[in-house]
Amino acid sequence: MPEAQSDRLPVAAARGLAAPKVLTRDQVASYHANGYVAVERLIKQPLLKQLQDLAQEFIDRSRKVSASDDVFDVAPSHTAQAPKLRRLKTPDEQHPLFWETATGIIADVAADLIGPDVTFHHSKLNFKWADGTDQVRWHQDISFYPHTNYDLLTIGVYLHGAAADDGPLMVLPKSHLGPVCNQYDAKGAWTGSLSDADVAKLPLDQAVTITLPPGSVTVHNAVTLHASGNSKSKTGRPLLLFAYAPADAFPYTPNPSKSRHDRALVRGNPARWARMDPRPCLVPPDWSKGYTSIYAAQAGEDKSGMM
Ligand SMILES: O=C(O)CCC(=O)C(=O)O
Repeated sequence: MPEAQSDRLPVAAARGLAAPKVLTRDQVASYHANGYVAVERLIKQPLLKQLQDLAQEFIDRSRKVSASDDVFDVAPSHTAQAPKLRRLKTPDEQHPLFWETATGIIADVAADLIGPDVTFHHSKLNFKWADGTDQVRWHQDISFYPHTNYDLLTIGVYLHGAAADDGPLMVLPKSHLGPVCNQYDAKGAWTGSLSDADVAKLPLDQAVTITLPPGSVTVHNAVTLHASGNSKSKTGRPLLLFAYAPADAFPYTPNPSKSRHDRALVRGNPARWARMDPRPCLVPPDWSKGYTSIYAAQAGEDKSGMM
């Protein structure tokens, strides 16, 4: 008799049976209830120092570019003397240590939350330079890369921590249980964020600002509404982000941050069945010919985001 989807243990039940490897059961439960979780000082020495040094090395390498390219997303004010690297793209393929981290302890975090079968989606290393262009507006990640279900998550490592002045991540708890929102403007141009009118309707008095010490980790679901303010400090606030999908979430649009590790299986087994989320999903513009970054999209620099 052919295998049927109903013969398989439902994913949520399977998750509950496995003992988490690096998180506590309370952290796992809190993530599923609230759509995010913060874990203090998860990344320890010597790995933390190695990642901090590597981030600095890429800032120094960005001095050689005068405009954004396939590796570096730089702010309009970037110069060799005063580098303003906003994002190192696809760090997982820029240095083996980033990929080892993505497939090591960070993949364990992902498996604790959406395992046992987990695929890699993308990575990026974001900075903020207190130059007024580093705000990230309220948005949901799922519409940047729609999948058949929305259990994807992003795990961020604060390499030097984030205080209130560093433009830390803000999340709206439980928003992962709600609808997928519009991220186009009234003229039909992709903005990668909610409109001011839609943001005004959010219960932002319930938003949580995630300030954390160095080596701490934040995790948010792909439907969780999140943002981050302008930085007022000169530290750069490197935030190393890794995104994963459960193996049974299949993409139906191009990955805007595609690396050679796109859909690499990092834990468990491949899926034979696609699991579906019943909620409609907003789809992005056609980025099959390229995508710059959320900063460029939200600042209106990314004309490929126009419909
Ligand atoms: O760097 C940040 O503060 C947040 C970035 C973010 O939300 C994203 O890249 O989707």
